[in-house]
Amino acid sequence: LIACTDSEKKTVIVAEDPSDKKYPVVIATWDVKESTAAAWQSLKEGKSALQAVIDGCAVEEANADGQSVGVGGLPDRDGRVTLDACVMNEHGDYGAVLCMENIMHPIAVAKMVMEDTPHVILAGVGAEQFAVSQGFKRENLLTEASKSGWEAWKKTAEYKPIINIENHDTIGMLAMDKNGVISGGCTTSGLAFKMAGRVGDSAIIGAGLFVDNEVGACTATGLGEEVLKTVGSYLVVELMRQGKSPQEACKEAVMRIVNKSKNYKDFQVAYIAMNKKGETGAYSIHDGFVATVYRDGKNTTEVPESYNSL
Ligand code: SD4
Repeated sequence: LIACTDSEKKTVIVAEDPSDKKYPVVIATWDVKESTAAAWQSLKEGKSALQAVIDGCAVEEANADGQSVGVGGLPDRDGRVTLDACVMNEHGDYGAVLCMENIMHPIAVAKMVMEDTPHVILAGVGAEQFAVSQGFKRENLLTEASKSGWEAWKKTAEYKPIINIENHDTIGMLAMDKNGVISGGCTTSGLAFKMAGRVGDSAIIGAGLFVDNEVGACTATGLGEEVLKTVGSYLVVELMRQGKSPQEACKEAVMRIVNKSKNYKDFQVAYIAMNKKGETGAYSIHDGFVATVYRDGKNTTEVPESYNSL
């Protein structure tokens, strides 16, 4: 905003300073340049911020090499790939699927839950049935690589609710179009070898994702249980509402977890956020987290500050 003086020499805010605008912009968790490029392309074609997020996330969902999202996701301890995903648009509308099997693009299903049902969350078999009724194909999401990972894990079957801090690509994405409209989404196969039925933060409003078009948006990655307990993404947006920058807000939300969890050394949590100007920020507990930002036609990997250098 620009401050000017009116005829009575009182300072008034008259207009947005165009040089303040840092959008359109797309930011996503981890090194996912193809996804941010797809989202950017959609924005360029004039699609909505929501559609850009869905198009961007779909790239990772379809990538069989990524072992924490969509096809190729590591299964639960019973060998089932179960997916969580959600979206939020600029009106604060929300849709999610939890623990859904056999459908490659849960984020697109989440959008349909938001737009075409009277509900906001569908889980398990109901989510899958709804997806099929909307024309999605049932397919096997367990790749040979993920199956052998699971078989190797079964030899010890040690349940470690610990996220390997270097090896995750749950994709959380926030996009702001050229008019400053924000939407977001998050999609994951969740914690590898989790208990059957386990749901993480990624698809839960306020935890893995929160969008308030008046203020900004945030999404999370890492150990979902910790993000859920601190309602992390909602917290980040509320901190930005109080005047913190995206980076400061992400840092404070991470510090809430660090200060509460004695074993923070054993898991990773990272937040990425954007505010209404399109400024972005990120912060993680440990080194090893990166964010991908597409702005001004440039697709870059950013290494945010973290609390603990390994
Ligand atoms: C979960 N937050 O299900 C997800 C996992 C994740 O990078 O982000 N992995 O807890």
